[in-house]
Amino acid sequence: MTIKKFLKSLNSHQESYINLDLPNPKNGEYMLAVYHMIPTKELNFLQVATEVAAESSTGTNFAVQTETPFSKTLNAIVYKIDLKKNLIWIAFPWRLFDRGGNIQNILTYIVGNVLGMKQVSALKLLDVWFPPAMLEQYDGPNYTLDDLRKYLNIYNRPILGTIVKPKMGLTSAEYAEVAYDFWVGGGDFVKNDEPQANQDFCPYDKMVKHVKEAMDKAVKKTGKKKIHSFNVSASDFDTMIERCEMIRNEGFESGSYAFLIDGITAGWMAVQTLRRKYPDVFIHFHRAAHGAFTRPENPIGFTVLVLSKFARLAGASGIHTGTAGVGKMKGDPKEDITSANNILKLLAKGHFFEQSWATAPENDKDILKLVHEDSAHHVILEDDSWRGMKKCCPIISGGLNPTLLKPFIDIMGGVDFITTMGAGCHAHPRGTQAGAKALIQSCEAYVKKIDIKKYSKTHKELAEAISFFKKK
Ligand code: CAP
Ligand code: MG
Ligand code: MG
Ligand code: MG
Repeated sequence: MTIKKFLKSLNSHQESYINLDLPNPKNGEYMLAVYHMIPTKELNFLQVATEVAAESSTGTNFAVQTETPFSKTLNAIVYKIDLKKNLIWIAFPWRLFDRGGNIQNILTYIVGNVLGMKQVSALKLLDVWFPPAMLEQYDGPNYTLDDLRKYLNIYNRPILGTIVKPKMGLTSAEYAEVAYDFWVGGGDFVKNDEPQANQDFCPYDKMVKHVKEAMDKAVKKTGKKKIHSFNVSASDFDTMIERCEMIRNEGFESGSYAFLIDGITAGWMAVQTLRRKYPDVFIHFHRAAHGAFTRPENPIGFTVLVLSKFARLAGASGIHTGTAGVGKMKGDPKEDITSANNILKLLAKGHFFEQSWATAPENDKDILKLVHEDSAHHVILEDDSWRGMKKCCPIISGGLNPTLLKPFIDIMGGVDFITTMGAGCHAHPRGTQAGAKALIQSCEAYVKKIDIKKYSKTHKELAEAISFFKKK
């Protein structure tokens, strides 16, 4: 069927959600989105594309008598299609969205009801593009990887972290001892695992107290700053804030703690509440359950890239972006790296859009030229917040171990990330401290450009890690 025939098949309702000659989708009025869409048999491709635009903006499955000329100006518009690849481009007048920079509201539109429509057998949001004027309305990150680097005084390598394992079941004291072992083994950053909360065998307040003691001891022993990322996800906002305040009242100095939030299961309101209430804290977005939407083989949902871009817009300081196939989690290498670059850089190519996160006025060519040149040469200006929405840090985790650090850095093409290795550290034959040492040694080898096998000849913990993990 040709496009002409498709267009003729549309009813007047559907016609009000399409304009394949939209003059300038990037005029600043629209947030743009690209979906992969396969219609079920009842309707044709274009009919379903417009039905998706209707349901994800102002409409429903029939034209209603209550529409007004103004309400129609808020209709999302299908402005481009690719019949061969089953792609639809939709422009959303971002005036539709809740004022005050609300992320959950946008997602309720663009990956809300539409994912449940009978008329689609596949609908996956692949990429989004925000106009500069829209970026101005959203928080974006405040406390970033740059602040974390300054606090730790670490610049030319990834931030080396762990997740305490077993995932659950240690008492507060045992938990803190594992953290201590990792820190004195040389690690920088310890995180709670994603289900850590206030379990009876590891009461939250006791866990916080023991971690503080362990951190003080480790800082004293090593002379190095350390960080702990506390999971503050909870049943309700009051409890979440209570946990945040418990941590702050325990005497952790600013920079030594981060707030971890299970952003998918706890929700975007929790992410944004933390960002707004605690702008001086690293907000660590754990994405447990994202697989339901993002797995490459899932026909219905959204991509890691979309999730990561919204995490930056919401103001997460860092989000897990996957190990590009190097670790244990299913993920498309290209997707993971594209996501990491899109949240780190000020200008980055997505699957369909090049996103500039600069909020400099479009017409200020000088600033934009400087921004583009700077991004091109990766000259990280001291404080780049003036340039636009600050960076969000990729957090690289699932299934990594010291032998996989360099392979990941090579794929990533840089060291601007936090890595958190759980089993990769605590499965080491000689325990956590040795595991941490092996991780540090593998990073030293990378920085010194020495092959880890060679480096392991004079570093036994690394040698033990290589023989253990390679066997696996
Ligand atoms: C990793 C982890 C992380 C996952 C999250 C886990 O443990 O703590 O939650 O990596 O995946 O519970 O599996 P290991 P992602 O280091 O022992 O694998 O980073 O892809 O969101
Ligand atoms: Mg409804
Ligand atoms: Mg011990
Ligand atoms: Mg985990």
